[in-house]
Amino acid sequence: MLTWKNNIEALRNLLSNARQCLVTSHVNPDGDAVGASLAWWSYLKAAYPEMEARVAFPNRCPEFLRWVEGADQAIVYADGSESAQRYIKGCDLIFCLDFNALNRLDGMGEALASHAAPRVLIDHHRQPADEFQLAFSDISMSSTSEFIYRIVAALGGKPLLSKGAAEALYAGLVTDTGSFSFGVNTPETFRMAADLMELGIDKDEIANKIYDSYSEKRMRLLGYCLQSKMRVFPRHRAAYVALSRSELDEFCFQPGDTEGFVNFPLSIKKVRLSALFIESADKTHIRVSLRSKGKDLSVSELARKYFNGGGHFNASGGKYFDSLKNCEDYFEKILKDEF
Ligand SMILES: [Mn+2]
Repeated sequence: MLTWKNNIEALRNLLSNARQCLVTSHVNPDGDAVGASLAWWSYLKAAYPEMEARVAFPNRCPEFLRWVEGADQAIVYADGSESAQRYIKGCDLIFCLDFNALNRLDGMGEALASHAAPRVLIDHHRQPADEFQLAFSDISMSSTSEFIYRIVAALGGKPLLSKGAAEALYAGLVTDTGSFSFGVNTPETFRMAADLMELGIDKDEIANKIYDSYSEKRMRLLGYCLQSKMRVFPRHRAAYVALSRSELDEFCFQPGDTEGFVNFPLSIKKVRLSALFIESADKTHIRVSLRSKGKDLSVSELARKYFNGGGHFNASGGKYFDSLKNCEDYFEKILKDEF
């Protein structure tokens, strides 16, 4: 049977020949992107002390994830530092975590697309692009963090996982599964969580750092979204929130502030589809997040068909290239046509 496990020896070969490697993840890195990248980095440093390893994110990771061990040492590509550029140029192995196509890296994607070093994909999104020399791609994984954990185990590296790496992996696991409420497809995910607890993580403290770290403005923005902005369509069992730049400015918006907001409307009993539309900072497009509950409605397909995007069955995203108002009309038309 052809599974990712067949790639383990090829991975081991690449690793034993590499001198300088890079671990990257997608733009606006979320808990899974940050957790998987930093855990993999931590493992690589422990397993291959002769090899240099660094993490690079296209832009800064949000405040609520900066406690993860190693986050302060990651390259932020958007900062444009020359030493970072030099490091990336000198790499002979590149790991691409938690995304399926280089265009998810913005400007950094172009730099990596023309790079001579082999690219290794480790990801759990559907339909990976044909841009990777070695691909670990499996949609049954709850998170890329789980995938990293299983790859480390297959490499025989479990004893090398530090408490810091375990915390990073747990952060990825809880954020990508809504604290184990979706995306958990096998009992293995819970076994992994149990293993991480044995490595000494404090799961309550991690949940606290991730979920109970709102600024007052962020909490009021959430209140405003639910009270004044949420539109509910009972006939279509859907809801959406659309936020303009000026509204975000009013609440001193920081990147990551709307993380998770799209999930709230799904707590309404009859709502099974939720969308969040956010006007981009340069007002050139609308950032679209889609969520569904249940096993009948694939927002991954919806994102692909209507919003130049993709993702998972119950969680996806994309872009819409027009005004916010037109985006709302467009979505309401989709609701009438499809649901
Ligand atoms: Mn993920």
